[in-house]
Amino acid sequence: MNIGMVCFPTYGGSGVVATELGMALAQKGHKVHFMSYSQPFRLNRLYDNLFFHEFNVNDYPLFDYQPYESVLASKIVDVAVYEHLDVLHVHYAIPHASVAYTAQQILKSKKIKLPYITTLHGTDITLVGRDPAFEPVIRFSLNQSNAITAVSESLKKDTLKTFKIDNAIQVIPNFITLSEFLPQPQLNKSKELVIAHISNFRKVKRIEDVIHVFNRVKDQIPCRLILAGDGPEKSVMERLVRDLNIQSQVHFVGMVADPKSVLQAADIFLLPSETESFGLSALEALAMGVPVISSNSGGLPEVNKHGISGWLYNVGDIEGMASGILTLWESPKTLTAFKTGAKQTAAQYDISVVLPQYEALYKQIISK
Ligand code: GMT
Repeated sequence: MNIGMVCFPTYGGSGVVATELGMALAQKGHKVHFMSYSQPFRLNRLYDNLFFHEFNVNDYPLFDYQPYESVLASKIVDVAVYEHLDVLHVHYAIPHASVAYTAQQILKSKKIKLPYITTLHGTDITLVGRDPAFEPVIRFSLNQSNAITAVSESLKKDTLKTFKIDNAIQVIPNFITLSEFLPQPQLNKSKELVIAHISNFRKVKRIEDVIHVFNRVKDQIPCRLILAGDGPEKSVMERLVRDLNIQSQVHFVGMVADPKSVLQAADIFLLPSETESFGLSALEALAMGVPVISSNSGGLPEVNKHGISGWLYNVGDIEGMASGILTLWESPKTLTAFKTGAKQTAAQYDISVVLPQYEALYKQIISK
């Protein structure tokens, strides 16, 4: 198949999923055409049949806001015509679903058929999408999508609750390539507990909870905290760490394109998010055999299996999460069981399980 792939290139789960999916499809022999305004940060493998079509959204004094949508729609039309795309897969509903619809209509006027799939990732529905200003456009462009997928049952439910969608929504979960996650236990020889958190440092991640949980744990046992990622909350969190005087035990390691090195050093992964449609970073931790202490919001209970791969707590339950970490660290038997449980849970989300679901969906909408 000849597949067009649209995503945000920035640091975030939807871009990771689109990029890993595109690379896996290319490895399987499909032609994949990425379209974005800069190279997606995870696009780190080259294949003869993988292409990146960059476009520029030029500044013009008249515009307060750059016309990203128009430029992207034009790029999709151009790539579809000259590369003979069979299908377009857009990640993140805003604004990609309506852009895909615009491109589809332009192509229709040229007698070219281009079905599109919209994959919902989370904040496009649960945060940004809640803004009523977007409602008519999101609803319309989702209803016009030839297929819609959501990354978890929870997100599907949220979407149906928020928008009047007549189209079916198929759940295709996020995935990892399990064979690439190789633990290196010798990295943490000191026997000090290492807690890790990886995110794009948005408010929704509740990084202050990560720091307050760590602050309680470090009063009881020797430990360190690795905070990987970057985003709007980073400087606020750096200040909090200084105010608590724990800067010698907290490492801000910045944006990591590949989380594996951080996860190899970690004993426990902490994700206390306000809401999380899936929690790809939690899945990546599980794939490395790292138990997850998380909130129980959104799709997290689908990924982090309570009592098997980790423990889940109500949003904001800092005491609970801290005591969970201490209990786990002080019970080597449970920790070992959770490490095994983590790997087994992650295996259910291996690329070998998920990729065929996308391929089947592409075939189905192309043949319609
Ligand atoms: O987490 C973010 O803020 C980034 C966002 C994105 O779209 O890049 O992540 C969302 O999509 C990921 C991939 O499907 C999911 O694993 C994340 O749970 C989801 N984030 C939220 O729902 C907050």
